Amino acid sequence: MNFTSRLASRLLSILTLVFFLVLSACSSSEKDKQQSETIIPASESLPVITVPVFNEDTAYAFVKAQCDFGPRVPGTTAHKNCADYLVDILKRYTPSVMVQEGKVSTYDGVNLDLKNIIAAFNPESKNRILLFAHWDTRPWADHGSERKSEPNLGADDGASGVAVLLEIARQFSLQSPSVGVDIIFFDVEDWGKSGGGAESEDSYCLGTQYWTKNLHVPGYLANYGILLDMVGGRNSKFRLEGNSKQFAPHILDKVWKTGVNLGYSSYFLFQDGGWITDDHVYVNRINIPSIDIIGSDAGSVTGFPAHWHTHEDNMDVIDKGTLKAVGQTVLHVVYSEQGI
Ligand code: AHN
Ligand code: ZN
Repeated sequence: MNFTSRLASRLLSILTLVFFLVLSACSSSEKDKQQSETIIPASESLPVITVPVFNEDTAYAFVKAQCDFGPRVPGTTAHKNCADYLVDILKRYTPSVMVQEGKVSTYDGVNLDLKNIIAAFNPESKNRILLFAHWDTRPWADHGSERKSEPNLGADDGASGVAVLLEIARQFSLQSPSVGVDIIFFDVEDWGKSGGGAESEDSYCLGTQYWTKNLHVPGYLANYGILLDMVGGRNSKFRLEGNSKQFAPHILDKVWKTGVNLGYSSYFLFQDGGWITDDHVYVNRINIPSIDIIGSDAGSVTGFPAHWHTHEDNMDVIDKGTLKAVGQTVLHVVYSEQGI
């Protein structure tokens, strides 16, 4: 090999190296900036769908913002201030925001003013999905071992579901889904009697029960509903809840399969969970088939995460990975729905 050809081959290898370095730099920065994933369907007859990327940092900040008010126990100033905050945030993402106000009595005889906070996306659409969570927190930490009569912060039990739905609302404002979506933050879910028995029957979910008897839109109907409850806990798993399986088996199957296909099989387990009386039970009763994505922990006595109804339910148990798994899965389900 003469000098010129050696120089040429040396130059070629340097250029090749530079090319690959630039390529890899580009692809990683492209990935960082990636705002949506495009799903190319297997069959040509299906449309290409673009699903926004759920931002778990934003969702985490929404959990913290709620916790910074303190426990959101109905009747307190923190509860009122948080309601104003949630309405303000939702108004950034849609002009259709309303607050349903009502009065309820708790099982222990306390009269409360409730606020169900409702946001609509594509309000004119007849083809609708209902996404919901409770925004109030429990007045006690009665499942814990200390300061049981004091309210817990409800980072997971309250703030997490709302936070994931706020981030989903933000994504809707950036790229509208094809279907109509309603997001409802229900009030007074968690002022219920623990331990079962006749008195505890229907003692939870007072905001949802109020709404099902006083629909914000007369004759309101959605194709299906998804409840997010305790969707931010570290090591939390999601199992097949009994009422969801009975009343909305194909929604449950669709959501769990979507989660697994997106790579979240360590969160969405095809295992039976228990029967949980949660907000979705009452929504099912008005013929909107609804499921509950609810954090569980097979190792704990209750089946709920260990921090449930204790003072451990604070920012320390919140995991961005869990928020992401649920948020990305629900976004994917919504954007996969076609038609008006
Ligand atoms: C009962 O304990 C009867 N239902 C659980 C609903 C709930 C409470 N979800 C969060 N906190
Ligand atoms: Zn609770």
